[in-house]
Amino acid sequence: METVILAVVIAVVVLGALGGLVVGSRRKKPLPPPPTSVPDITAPPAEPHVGDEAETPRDEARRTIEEVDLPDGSAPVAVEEPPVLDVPVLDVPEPTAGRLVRLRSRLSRSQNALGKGLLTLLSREHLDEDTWEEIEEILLTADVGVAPTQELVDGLRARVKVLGTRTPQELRTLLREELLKLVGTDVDRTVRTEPEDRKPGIVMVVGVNGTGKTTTTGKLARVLVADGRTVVLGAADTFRAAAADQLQTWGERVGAHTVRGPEAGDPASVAFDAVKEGKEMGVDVVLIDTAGRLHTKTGLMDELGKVKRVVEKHAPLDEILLVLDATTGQNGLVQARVFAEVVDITGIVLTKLDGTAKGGIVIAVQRELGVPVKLIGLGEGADDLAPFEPEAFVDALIGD
Ligand SMILES: Nc1nc2c(ncn2[C@@H]2O[C@H](COP(=O)(O)OP(=O)(O)OP(=O)(O)O)[C@@H](O)[C@H]2O)c(=O)[nH]1
Ligand SMILES: [Mg+2]
Repeated sequence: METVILAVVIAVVVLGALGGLVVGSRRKKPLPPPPTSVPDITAPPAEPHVGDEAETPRDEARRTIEEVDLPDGSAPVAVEEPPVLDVPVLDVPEPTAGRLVRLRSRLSRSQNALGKGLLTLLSREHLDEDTWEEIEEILLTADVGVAPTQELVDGLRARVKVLGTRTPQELRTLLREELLKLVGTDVDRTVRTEPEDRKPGIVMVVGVNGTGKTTTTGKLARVLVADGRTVVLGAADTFRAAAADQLQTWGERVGAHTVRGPEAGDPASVAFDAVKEGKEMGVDVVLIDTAGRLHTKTGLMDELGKVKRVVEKHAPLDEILLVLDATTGQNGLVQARVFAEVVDITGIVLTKLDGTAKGGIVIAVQRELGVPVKLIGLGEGADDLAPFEPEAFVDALIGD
């Protein structure tokens, strides 16, 4: 019996040693590079063959032990270092859902000046003419605009009369409803990037200098990437040397290719090439950033008109976003009008709402152009661009 056990033990030890040798010799072989596709699981397991040794001569240069990184406590792994590729580490942008809610505190200036001011006045025991005038003033100061202000005040007056006693909660509900009426809840605010019949969707971003076009284009690229879409950026601002670099930096962070042209080159041809490359690459969306300043003797507006016409040799633009700086108030509205005459604005992006008490501009600008606010900028951070949601916006204005 003991002999049998001894024989078994010896057999196990011998087999184990052989197995160890096999594994050991396998380990010496460099591992293939990480698979780029699903490995063929039907292939026979790799066994060492005679020819294998010939391929990798024993006297080949080996790395010394010191060169091998030893993971804590585990056996040395003789994996050949993969060639150092210049693969940038990409950002993972935040999902877009609920961004406005996350960023609502950034609207605190407008909240203090507009929402809180109105609620305080509406809570007064006697709502006399002076009080209504003060309410009007608050709305005008917050850039709501003359006609919308009048509508709001009329609406509030009528409803307050019906109410009789006013609890703070009732007032809040009432103000919320009236503000929502003005902001508009039944408009389609989706940024159209997904035409049904073709790819890529084409979006152009326009506006005067410094409003936040490039930043918005970059942020929008992140929004799209976060939603699983592929993007090409077109740097059609050839006015400033740094403009294309600025856009490209945004693109690189999320792996979006930027098409650029020669400095002071023709913006329309850069935009054209961007769509062409986007098509060839099969991406989902091409975003075109434009200049905000006069470029040559031809005016900015002529230039924009040309960019639009040239791009439309490929396909119609799906979205033309006008970027307006919310802090510029009435000036912004004047600009908006000029742009709207040249290109058909399909959506408004209001930037820098984080730095202003004039949140009412949302209402005024929509009125002015008859075009919805689709996105709002609430800071300089990469993910500080939010889809505009009327309810979340009004809630942020009137506070909890
Ligand atoms: N606080 C704040 N700053 C913003 C916002 N959007 C853009 N900015 C800042 O505004 C400045 C101008 O932004 P750009 O994107 O370069 O503006 P632009 O319209 O491309 O300017 P030009 O290319 O010169 O026409 C930058 O410092 C941005 O960080 C925002 O929503 N909030
Ligand atoms: Mg720019």
